[in-house]
Amino acid sequence: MEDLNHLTEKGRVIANFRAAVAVQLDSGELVRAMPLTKLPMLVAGDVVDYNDDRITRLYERTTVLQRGDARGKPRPLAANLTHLAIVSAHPPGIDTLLIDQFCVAAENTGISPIIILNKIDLYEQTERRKLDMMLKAYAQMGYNSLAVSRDSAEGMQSLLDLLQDKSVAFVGASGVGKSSLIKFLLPDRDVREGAISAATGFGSHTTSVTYWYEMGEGSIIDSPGVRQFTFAELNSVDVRHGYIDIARAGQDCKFANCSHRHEPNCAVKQSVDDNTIAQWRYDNYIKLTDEP
Ligand SMILES: Nc1nc2c(ncn2[C@@H]2O[C@H](COP(=O)(O)OP(=O)(O)OP(=O)(O)O)[C@@H](O)[C@H]2O)c(=O)[nH]1
Ligand SMILES: [Mg+2]
Ligand SMILES: [Zn+2]
Repeated sequence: MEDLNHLTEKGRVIANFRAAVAVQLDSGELVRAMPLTKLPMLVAGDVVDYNDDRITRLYERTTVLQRGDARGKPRPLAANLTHLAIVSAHPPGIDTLLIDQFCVAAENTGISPIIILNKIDLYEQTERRKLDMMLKAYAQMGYNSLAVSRDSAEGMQSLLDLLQDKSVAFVGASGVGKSSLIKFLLPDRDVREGAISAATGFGSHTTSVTYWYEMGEGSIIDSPGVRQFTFAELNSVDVRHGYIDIARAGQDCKFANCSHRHEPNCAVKQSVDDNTIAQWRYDNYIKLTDEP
């Protein structure tokens, strides 16, 4: 046993390919490994022990971003994040319901959402003004919100500054530019990707597999685009908790268990009337807290 323990190395899960996982050891070496069957499903960002082609231990996750699978069972997407960069763009189109769902999922595990609007090189004035209003609404909740363009580089320095030392995952619909932004932020990315392929025998699966990259003192995770988001066994209380602006305003409602739908003296509906909570934000909330 002594000898085996001696060979154990700590590392970071870069990607899970189902058949095996890719791990970056603390020494910098890239390896592929099989997790012991007693371990839960491993995801990008997990900290693990590696010993003789095996993953022998999963260190406790500080946070884990989850979604629901087809049966609503929780499925981990990424671990040990401090921030979630929720990216949207037009094309493919801005989906505030999807953004709000990611915000709720992040809030429920203690991850701070960052709202990123990409492709601002493409928008004409009217559309840009509308989208700026959306960003402003998220900024008012206290979220970092930025407009960027990979193509014109506008906003990219601010994004880079913001992400320093953070552990962030990029999520959003397919085609919003997650991988493009990460490529811009990590110019050596292709090299590293090649290194993963060469060292592990896996091809590159950037669009279908979640990947972890080291970025200075922090890290950045690229994830496949999603069409929609299903919560993992979240009841409406979690949605209520995750909607931080509505939760905050709701403290002033007449009834402690106010649904913010039809009760008298509802501070949330008042805030919507006053425009301190955006109508679309409220509408999404109603949709997500509707009993099925
Ligand atoms: N005009 C413009 N196009 C962009 C910008 N950023 C990315 N694109 C383009 O948008 C398309 C999709 O970019 P990807 O980076 O592959 O998008 P993704 O979010 O990683 O997509 P999935 O991996 O499918 O989830 C590509 O054709 C990019 O060239 C931008 O700032 N401006
Ligand atoms: Mg991608
Ligand atoms: Zn209310």
